[in-house]
Amino acid sequence: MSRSTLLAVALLLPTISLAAPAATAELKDAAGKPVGTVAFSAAPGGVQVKVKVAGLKPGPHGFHVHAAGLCEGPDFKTAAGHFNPAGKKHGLDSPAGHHGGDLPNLMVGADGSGEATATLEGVTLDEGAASLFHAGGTAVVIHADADDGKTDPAGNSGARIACGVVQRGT
Ligand SMILES: [Cu+2]
Repeated sequence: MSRSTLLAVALLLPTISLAAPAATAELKDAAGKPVGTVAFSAAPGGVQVKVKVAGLKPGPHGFHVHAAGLCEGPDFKTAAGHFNPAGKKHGLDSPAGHHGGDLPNLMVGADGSGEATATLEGVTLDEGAASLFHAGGTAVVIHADADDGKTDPAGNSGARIACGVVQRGT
């Protein structure tokens, strides 16, 4: 690596690591109790998602961005189906997939907490139909069970146990 490349990297790194998330979601369970947060930031080809939860049932949970920014408990049906701007089938493992809102399962440990970083591919925080801020907004939903990664429309991931509206800023 040349000296000028090193300098460019050195100048760039703090900018990236200190960049504030462009959007956040506060996750609440069916009883309205806060169970975690999600931070969103722009990433190449999509949006990076950082999630942190506590107080959930241990094990894998389906975790998706849904198409409406409305979280009314206890069933959170108001968040609508998965955010799917490209009109594809559900599942990161589906040959006809996947939804823009599909994410890997969220793993929750024995103590009820979990943390993960993943990328939403083909969606944006900017304008347009693929934006998390499209008309009506979007919401993040955690499901009771694991997402099988292929069964349309939601991977057999069961009831919606937590929800958070995606909001601009920190
Ligand atoms: Cu879902």
